[in-house]
Amino acid sequence: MELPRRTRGDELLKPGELLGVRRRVRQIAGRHDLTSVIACAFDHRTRMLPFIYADLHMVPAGVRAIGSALADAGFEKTRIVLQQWNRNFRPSQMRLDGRLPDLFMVSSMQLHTAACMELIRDACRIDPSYRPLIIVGGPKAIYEPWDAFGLDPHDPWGADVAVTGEEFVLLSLIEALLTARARNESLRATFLRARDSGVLDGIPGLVYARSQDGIVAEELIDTGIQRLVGDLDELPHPVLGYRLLETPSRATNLASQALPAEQVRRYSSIGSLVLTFGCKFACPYCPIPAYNQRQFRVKSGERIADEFSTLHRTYGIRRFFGADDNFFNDKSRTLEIVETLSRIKIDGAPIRKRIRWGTEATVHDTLQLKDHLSVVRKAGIRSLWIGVEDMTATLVKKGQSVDKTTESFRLLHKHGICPMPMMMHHDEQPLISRGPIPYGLLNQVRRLRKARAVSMQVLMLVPATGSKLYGETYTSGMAYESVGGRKVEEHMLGGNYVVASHHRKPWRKQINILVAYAYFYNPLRFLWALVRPTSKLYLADAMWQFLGMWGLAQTVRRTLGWAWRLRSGKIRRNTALPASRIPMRGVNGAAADHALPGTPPCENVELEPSVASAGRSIRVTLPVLTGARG
Ligand code: B12
Ligand code: SF4
Repeated sequence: MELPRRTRGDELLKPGELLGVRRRVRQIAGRHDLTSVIACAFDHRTRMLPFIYADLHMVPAGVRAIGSALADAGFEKTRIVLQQWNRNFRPSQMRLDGRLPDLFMVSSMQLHTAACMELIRDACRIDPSYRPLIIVGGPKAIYEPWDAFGLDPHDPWGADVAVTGEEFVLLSLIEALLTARARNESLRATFLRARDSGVLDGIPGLVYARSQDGIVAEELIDTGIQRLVGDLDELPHPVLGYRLLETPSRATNLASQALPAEQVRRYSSIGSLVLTFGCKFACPYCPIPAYNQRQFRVKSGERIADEFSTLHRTYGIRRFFGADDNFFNDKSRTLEIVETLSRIKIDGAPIRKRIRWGTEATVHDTLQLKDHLSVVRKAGIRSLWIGVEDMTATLVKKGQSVDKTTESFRLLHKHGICPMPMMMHHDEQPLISRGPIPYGLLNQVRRLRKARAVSMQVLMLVPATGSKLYGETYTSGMAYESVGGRKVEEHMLGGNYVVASHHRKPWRKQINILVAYAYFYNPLRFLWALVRPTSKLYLADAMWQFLGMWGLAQTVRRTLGWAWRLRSGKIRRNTALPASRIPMRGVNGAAADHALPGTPPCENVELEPSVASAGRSIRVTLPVLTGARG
């Protein structure tokens, strides 16, 4: 159930298109004194391994990018509020520049849906005549935009529009609204007019609601799959977003000033940066290749060098994380980036002396670059999160094997780069196996540790929105609806809870994850790393052991009760996909690109193939509204 592909050759924006909309919005911005608040939804129940530190100490690139885009377009009166740092924030009480903002935006991952909905609900408590225009975006909206709209007439709430795309879509929407805006008109009033006149239908990447009473959504209009920016150098500079952050506090409203630049590093000790997007592999449980329309998008080495240097100089940030899906995906592009970085100096010193950074890659691509790992290290890379998933390639094949994984880890270690494996536990994998091939989870964890793995990530396979396997996980009855009377909620979909399995004893899977972590992170290894260091990476090793033990305590606290339910409670299974309950359609009679099978059809509409699916020459009619996409 992947996002449909746009017509071949029409996946990307034309070169300069993003630069163009940035320039045009900047030209009209001066006539509109807009204030905006962007909230990052965060559900604190998700705080556990393997992300327990990064989740709070790294400003997410998504909200920061949206903030940068607004500031770059001339809307400096913008504030970014992270629920990670401001858990009591209430949109109904926010004031910026002494007034209610014109725009309230929420960014959310699927995992943080409950927090996202609560933010929107609270914003809807503002009197409708003063209410800001509410826009929702981010990975949740990209795959499940309908969840941003309520359908209970007794409990009316909902965003005005969901953006299922990136900066270009938002800026195009803002441009359309500001062009249509009458003097002294609220942005939301302009939006409602623009929506009803059909102006928004020409902007792919939006989902908005229509209703008779203006309160409860009766149908959702999906303007289709966005076009992606191909040249990431066209994106606004990330330095702009960091100066818009709300200072961490327990307050329900906003402070008069944003977090001062000199304090940014104190709270966001890790800076996240977009370097590349996309991946050439096609793992069936992963939505990334389809989201990127099978394209690999990159920034140039020069631009990346500038971003690292500017962020280091402006905010003092010394550790970075590349928000890549597979940084080594394209050998020549990777070499262009790392060679440029290895040559630059920041304040007179080579980059590796000033900053260190990590990112994600695969075993296969690491081995492709084995003769260049010294340049990779010189570029400042100190850690690589490697998607091993299963060393024996039983779960998925992406060029890894026991020997190749071991070899790549040893090579990385030899070059002073910490190998950080990401593993996936699944129904067929036992905890321990016998024989020369390490099928068992513990066997693999042991091998990886021997091969010098510094951290460990073990997640259970769960249904991932936008992946090929998503639909089947539900229709085959693998995904649970509830266990022992406790409903499976979105905050449990991150891979730490066993929520989809055909295993006879799923509680074992839950315990296996804890055992694997306890084997890897424990006081003995921590002491050993400090007392008997075996390599120059011993400090990193000790630090990860410490973090891992803390994270494990949280993981046990949060998931042990679930293991007990799995053992003793009745498991109810889902048989249908969690599709929109609100009817959906595309524009001009096309099918809705973002709808899942099971979405109710809009009445009296004959659907044509949508823009995105047109290239696949299928005709979609109402009774099979979304099933044809499968
Ligand atoms: C870095 C990263 C992390 C870091 C995040 C740390 C941090 N604080 O930033 C860590 C390692 C902690 C992490 C953890 C997890 N992650 Co993660 N992660 C990523 C990754 C690789 C990059 C994220 C990023 O910075 N992207 C760059 C920014 C610019 O993109 P973006 O966030 O999508 O934002 C753009 C648009 O979405 C849009 N947008 C975003 N917000 C808004 C808001 C508005 C109003 C608008 C208009 C637009 C908009 O515009 C932005 C600019 O282009 C992505 C994959 C990817 N390449 O994006 C996965 C991803 C976000 N992670 C994902 C998942 C599932 C997880 C985990 C649950 C673990 C797991 N099972 O993989 C955990 C959750 C932990 C937690 N408690 O939150 C999924 C989310 C799927 C979903 N439907 O929600 C993604 C998309 C990967 C995937 N499978 O496709 N992750
Ligand atoms: S290698 Fe990683 S990013 Fe690429 S498709 Fe597989 S899981 Fe997704």
